[in-house]
Amino acid sequence: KKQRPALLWFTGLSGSGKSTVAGALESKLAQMGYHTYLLDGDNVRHGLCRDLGFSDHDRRENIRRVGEVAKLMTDAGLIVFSAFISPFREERQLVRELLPEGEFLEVFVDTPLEVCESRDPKGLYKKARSGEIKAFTGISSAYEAPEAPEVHLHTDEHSVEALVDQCIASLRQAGII
Ligand code: GGZ
Repeated sequence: KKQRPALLWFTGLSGSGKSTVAGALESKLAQMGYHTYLLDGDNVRHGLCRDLGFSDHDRRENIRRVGEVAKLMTDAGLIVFSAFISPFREERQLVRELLPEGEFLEVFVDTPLEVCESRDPKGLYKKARSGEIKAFTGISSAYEAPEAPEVHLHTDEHSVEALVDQCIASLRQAGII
């Protein structure tokens, strides 16, 4: 199956739906016969980045490493999906600059903090509010929203299936699939 390598970089708050949408999209494309890979906290923060926490410095290093790995994977021809909060514009821009023009697509998973906090699937927002978790994104640590994302998703208004279809349309429009 014909494909162009690409990195779809999902960014958004904890609980915004990054992993859910990126995971569903990756499965669907793999099922369609494309060569894909999903990088997320589950396969990165337990291994490659297990020495890193959530200070600003560590988050920057986390994103730098993920960017370098994603670059290797796109060099191998894959369509790569990443799902990290990646709160800082500067690091997202550095990853963009690692890749050839047009291979990096920023996907803003734009879910209001109130919605993420009401979902609170792991109870982390509750712990962040009580101070049990320090430097929690959106509560006690910054999140810098993308200014010109290639794809802009509103998870509080659409189903996962509709969001996956929106991403597939963007991939087609960009000539990646
Ligand atoms: C934000 C935290 C924190 C703090 C633990 N701040 O919803 P989750 O649980 O499953 O996803 C979050 C994940 C964020 O890791 P990332 O590697 O994506 O972050 S970054 O891009 O900023 O490096 C959350 C959990 O880890 N988590 N402590 N303090 N999220």
